[in-house]
Amino acid sequence: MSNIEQTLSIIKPDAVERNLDNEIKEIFRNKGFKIIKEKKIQIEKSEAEKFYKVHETKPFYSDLCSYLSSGPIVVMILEKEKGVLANRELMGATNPKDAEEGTLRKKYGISIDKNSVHGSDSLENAKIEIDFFFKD
Ligand code: IDP
Ligand code: MG
Repeated sequence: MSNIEQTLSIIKPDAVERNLDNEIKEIFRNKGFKIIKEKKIQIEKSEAEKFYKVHETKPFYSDLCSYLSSGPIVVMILEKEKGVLANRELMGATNPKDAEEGTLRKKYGISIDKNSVHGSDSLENAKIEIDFFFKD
């Protein structure tokens, strides 16, 4: 049985602003991810609030949503064997200070809020997040 999974990845404003999107996409491809769909967009704060609704009670929620809507982002559907976990592993820990060598957040992350990439944390959320950005 195949374990090919799709997951949602976002290259966040801090990375797009530094023109790192092509470099990060190349890393995904080199690690065996297929980029099934991608688009560069800027979202409204109200859309970021919907996307990050699970965090609405957190003290950083408003800043997080302002940040995600502060500039262009690249949203992608990635596909790979056990893709959800594989992407989380490649991303590294939420706080770049805690991220392991070789991870995207270690390499590119600036701080816990400007941590360069988002990735779905479960197969269930991957489906919801893919629909959020790519349901026509
Ligand atoms: P994740 O992106 O690794 O899944 P989450 O806990 O889902 O981490 O948090 C979503 C995003 O919220 C993080 O990527 C980060 O940008 C931001 N964030 C998480 N915790 C904090 C915090 O303590 N202070 C500020 N921003 C945070
Ligand atoms: Mg998360």
